Amino acid sequence: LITVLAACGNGESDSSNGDSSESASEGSGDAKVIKAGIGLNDDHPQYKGLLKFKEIVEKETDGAIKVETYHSGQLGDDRSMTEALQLGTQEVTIPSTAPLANFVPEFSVFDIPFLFPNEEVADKVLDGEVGQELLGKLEEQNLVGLAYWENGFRDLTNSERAVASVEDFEGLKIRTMENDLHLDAFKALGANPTPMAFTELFTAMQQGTVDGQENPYATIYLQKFYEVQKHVSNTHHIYSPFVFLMSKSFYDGLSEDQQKIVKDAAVEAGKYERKLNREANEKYLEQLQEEGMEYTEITDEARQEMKDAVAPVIEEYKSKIGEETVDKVYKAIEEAK
Ligand code: TF8
Repeated sequence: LITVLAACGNGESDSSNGDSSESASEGSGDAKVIKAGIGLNDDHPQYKGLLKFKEIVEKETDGAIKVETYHSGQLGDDRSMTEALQLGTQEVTIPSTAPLANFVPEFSVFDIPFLFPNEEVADKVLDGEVGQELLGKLEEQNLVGLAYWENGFRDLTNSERAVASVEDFEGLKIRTMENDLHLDAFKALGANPTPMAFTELFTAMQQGTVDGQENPYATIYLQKFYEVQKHVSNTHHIYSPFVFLMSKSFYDGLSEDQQKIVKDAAVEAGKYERKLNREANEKYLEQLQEEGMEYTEITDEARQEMKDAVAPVIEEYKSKIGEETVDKVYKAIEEAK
């Protein structure tokens, strides 16, 4: 009966992964099973990157490690899935650094508005010394950071009005990630921000609980936010990295060879995900307008106004994040330009 029930599947794991009963039964043998959950849906480059990770790991370990992939928050939101890794009840998740800052505060350095000038500099800094040092800080939280992937430059959408400059933010109820720097930055812009898990966001916009949100075009399009949002502006106010996280208790139980395989697979799949994410970004903006969204260009002058408005928040957070970390990142950015 259990086999029949399992074969019916609970709609949880992705069909491309075979039904969960097959993976589960194999998991009952000596194969190790990685339950990997993300918040975005299976159209997003992040999920295609996760399938690439699965392909590499299952091939390189000859099936000794199986990867079960779950998308669309089926296993929870960024924070709850990260907690599940700490508890050892889930093995992989790939949150943005913003919610991760609730576990390791130094990750908020990447929430500094207008920090990275472009993706190339972001890659060099994240994959370089200071980015890798930050990943090392995750171990004390029973987490292993294997690689940085790309969420991307964040842009503002809302259902109320065109946003062309700082005064247009006045009073807008904007959902932010659960991160104090994001909250304070949007308050400094004059908005009325609300922290909220991504899994609750679409409903909140649909019901008018919030007026708007901010995410890269890929997320805005692939999660169909255009169905509940009217306006989009290229604020490009923050570059969000993803961190490919593994439960430390699981990682420590792997052989040295297997640890190298999962690490190399996370890095290789991350490069693939970054490429997919970038290739499509401008196309998504066109498609958002085809779906009826009204696009407003943020001029250089207007963006400078935004930078001036959030400057005091950046100063305040330098000590909260850690002066040494902030200085190292700014130095690495200068060297990477
Ligand atoms: C957000 C983030 C999310 C990602 C994803 C759910 O707005 O940009 O898209 O963290 O893991 O919450």
